[in-house]
Amino acid sequence: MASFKFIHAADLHLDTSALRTTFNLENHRGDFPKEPEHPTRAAFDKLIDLAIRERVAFVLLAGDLFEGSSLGRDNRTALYFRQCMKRLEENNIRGFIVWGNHDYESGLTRLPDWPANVHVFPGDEPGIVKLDQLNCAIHGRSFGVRHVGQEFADSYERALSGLFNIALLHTSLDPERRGGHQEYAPCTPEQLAARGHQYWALGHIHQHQIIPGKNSWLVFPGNLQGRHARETGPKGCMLVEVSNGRISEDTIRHIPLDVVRWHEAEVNLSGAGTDEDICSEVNSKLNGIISSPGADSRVHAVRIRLTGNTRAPLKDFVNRKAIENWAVARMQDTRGIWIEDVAVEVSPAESAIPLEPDQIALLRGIEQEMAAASGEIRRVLLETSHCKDLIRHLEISTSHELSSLPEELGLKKAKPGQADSSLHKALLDEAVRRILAEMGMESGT
Ligand SMILES: [Mn+2]
Repeated sequence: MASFKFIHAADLHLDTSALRTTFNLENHRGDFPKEPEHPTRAAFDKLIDLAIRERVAFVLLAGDLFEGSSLGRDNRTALYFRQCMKRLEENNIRGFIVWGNHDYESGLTRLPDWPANVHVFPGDEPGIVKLDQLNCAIHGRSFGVRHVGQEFADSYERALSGLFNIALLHTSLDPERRGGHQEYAPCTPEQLAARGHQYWALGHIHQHQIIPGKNSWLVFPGNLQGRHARETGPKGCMLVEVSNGRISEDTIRHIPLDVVRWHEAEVNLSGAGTDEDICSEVNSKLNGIISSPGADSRVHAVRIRLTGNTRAPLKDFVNRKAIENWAVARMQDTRGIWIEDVAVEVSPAESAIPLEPDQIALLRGIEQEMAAASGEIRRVLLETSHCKDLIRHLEISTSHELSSLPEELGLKKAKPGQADSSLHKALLDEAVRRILAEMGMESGT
């Protein structure tokens, strides 16, 4: 059996604007040091550098390379990606790609042709590429449409005997790991391990994890660059060395490549007295972040969360503005630290405001109803993008604008009754995605 190295990454979401929009720039205009232009690109550039430096045989990309709708306006994201693939080609490194629920095949139009070293697995059925010199077989299947069901993972071939088998798959896996996200190609770890592939190169779940599988590595690399304050911690790719047809714990590594790293610094104020106390607590958290190993090679975006119960009177238990001012000044003085937000989640200690049991019960009830309502709003919004009446309405209301656009844009000139509804459906999907993002919810990663 041959020995070789490869890189596995997923969920690049290249050029995604979430970093820009989620970051509270509006609140801090002028406070910030310069924001990196394209954090998702900078992280991917580092991946290509790593591939060349480590002389890997190939790079596996397991879906959601593109945000999808962001490709609509111009092709710059795809052309940037093509240039990266050419850098691999110049170094005799191959690329294997499956599309995921964001960049599903039928939603990607006007893509450039890829260099010859790149293989994109089709959506209609799983494909297999054999690399004879490496004694390796690579299996994969792209999402043809945005939603694929259980049959998707079932359609993969079993491992070919005598070869090292790798399978690329974009999947939300089983319900326990989905954490409220929608189902995409659901399957179980047991089901995947039973196929006999030595390595499942998975994508979709943005948190890096290696799932125990019998004689099979089931690996989510996580995303390459955290996109917002809830995607905290190191983000990067897997660097894997296959030695005589085997992977061992020592030869599989997660390599951080993020250029902006998100952190949550929780400071518990129970017992804290003055603003100075709070600032000194926050200060030691920030020092911990910037003095950690390798910290100086990237920007750290920090959400400060002030939590706990305080016995001080409600009206002045936290002087939010004073702490924010202090935090922003601290940021201006410290290279590599951005304060994304100061979230005040402090509640008064029960002794500060004595509540009757029925008042507590009432508050709990309100809390539960609010949680249920936000789930309902999300469900209704997600349903609207399938609403025929709404699409029809959009066709009529945009027909004038669309017909006045130049032909070269390649947008169908929509006339009511004979319009191409896929464009309008995409508009609606994008609108829903933005509304959910505004509300701090996701339409499915
Ligand atoms: Mn995905």
